[in-house]
Amino acid sequence: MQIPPGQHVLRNFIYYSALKPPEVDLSKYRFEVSVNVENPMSFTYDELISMIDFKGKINFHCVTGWSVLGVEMEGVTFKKISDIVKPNGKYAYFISLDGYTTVVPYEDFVKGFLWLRMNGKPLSYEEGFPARPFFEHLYAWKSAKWVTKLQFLDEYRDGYWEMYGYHERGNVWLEERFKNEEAKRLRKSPM
Ligand SMILES: Nc1nc2c(c(=O)[nH]1)N[C@H]1C(S)=C(S)[C@@H](COP(=O)(O)O)O[C@H]1N2
Ligand SMILES: [Mo]
Repeated sequence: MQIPPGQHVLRNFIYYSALKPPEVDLSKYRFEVSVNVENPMSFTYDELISMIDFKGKINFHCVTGWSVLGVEMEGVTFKKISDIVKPNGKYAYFISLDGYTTVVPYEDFVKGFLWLRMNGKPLSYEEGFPARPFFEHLYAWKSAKWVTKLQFLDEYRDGYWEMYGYHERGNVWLEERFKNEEAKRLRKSPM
C-alpha cells in the first residue's frame, strides 16, 4: 500500500479538538444544506443513516504526519447529496456544532462523503458523532467533526485552520500542507 509523502503509519487515531467539544442532542440535530442550493434540505440523523450509499476501507492522513490505514467507513456520498440539493458555487464550506469550520474546493468535495459509521458502529462522540465529512485524498483537518451545516460559496473563505496558513485544498499526494512558505513559518501548532 502506498503512503503519501511525509506520512508515517499509526495503529490508532490521535483525537484532536481545537475548540471546546460541543454538546450533541440527537433529537435537535440536523445536517443543514441551505446556502447557494436549488433545493434547501435539512436532514435528520435517521434520514442520513437511511441514505448511506458508501462503504469501504479508507485511509486517514493528518497533516502533522500520522496516518491510520484501512478504516472501514460508511456514509452518504456528496455526489448523492449534490444530486438532491443541486448546489451552485466553487467551494463547499462546513460548519460544526463547536464552531469549527473548513473549506473544500467543489471538485474535491464531490469525491467525498458524509462519514456516519466506522468499523460497523456509529462514530463515537470523540470521533465526531453524529457526522463529519471525509475526503481520502485530503488531509483530515478537512474532516470537520460534529458537522451540522454545509454551505456553498462563490468566493473562497478560510475555515479554522486555513486562517492559520493551512492550505485551501490540502491534497495529501501533492503535500499541500500550507498555503505558502510564509504560512508554514508562521504556523500555529499542534493541530
Ligand atoms: N470540530 C473539529 N473537527 C476537527 C478538528 C477539530 O479540532 N475540531 N480537527 C481536525 C484534525 S486536524 C484532524 S487530524 C481530525 C482528527 O480526527 P480524530 O480526532 O477523529 O482523530 O479531525 C479534524 N476535524
Ligand atoms: Mo490533523
